[in-house]
Amino acid sequence: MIVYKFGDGSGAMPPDLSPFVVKLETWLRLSGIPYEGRIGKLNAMPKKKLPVAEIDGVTICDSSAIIAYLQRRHPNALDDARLDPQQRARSATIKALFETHLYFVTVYFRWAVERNMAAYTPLLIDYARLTSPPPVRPLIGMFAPLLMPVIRRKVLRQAWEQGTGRHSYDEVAQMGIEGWQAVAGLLGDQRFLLGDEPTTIDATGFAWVHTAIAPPFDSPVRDFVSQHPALMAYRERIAERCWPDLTRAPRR
Ligand SMILES: N[C@@H](CCC(=O)N[C@@H](CS)C(=O)NCC(=O)O)C(=O)O
Repeated sequence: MIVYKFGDGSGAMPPDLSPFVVKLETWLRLSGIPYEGRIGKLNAMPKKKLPVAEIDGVTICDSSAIIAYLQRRHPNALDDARLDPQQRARSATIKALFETHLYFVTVYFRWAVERNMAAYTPLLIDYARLTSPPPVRPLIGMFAPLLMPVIRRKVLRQAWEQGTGRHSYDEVAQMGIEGWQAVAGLLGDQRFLLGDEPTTIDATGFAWVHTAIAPPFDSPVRDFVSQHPALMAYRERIAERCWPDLTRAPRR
């Protein structure tokens, strides 16, 4: 199985720039399903998004679709079979909080805030270089000042259309902190989001906590998450199982 991903920005943001890629890789590791990670070229992907997986010659787009595909076919897949209907509903609700709400808070702080965008640019250039044909690679740095504003406008337009991008810095910070307070409330004193053992939603949970505190970005939301003992302990619990090199929270 091959997972097409963005990569870690030359080691700056392991294991990947995208929370959706981190989610998929974490789920594969929780399931014990081996895979090979490769840098994927967005424009060559059927839906122009990453992650994408290639499984026995079949190409599947979207982290949730890839997980569902493996849950139907792979004997080792973490399949959440023991969850009751209420836990399943809880899982779907928490997923929406992360993937459709807090995701745009992350997008806002990475792409709309000048100092964070300045820190993100070299990582994006690194990705552009890795996905360019070798003869063009040395020239990517030269084209970056032309290319980056185009990509940035596209991403900020998505955030505007979705709605988060219309709010001020302080309003998005407030929204993000409230979302994370809800996550912490749902976690309570459990080890994982739905009890004592990890389920699929914990792949998303890990990915979102991990990317919320990722350097090189800073925001009041990052401060809130990184200073929350229960969220940090949750992150560490999953890192111990899946990402032994990432057990210590990154520092800026
Ligand atoms: N629902 C998709 C979301 C994937 C997604 O939004 N990926 C972003 C990166 S975090 C992407 O590829 N963006 C590229 C673009 O919009 O051009 C999934 O679960 O895989």
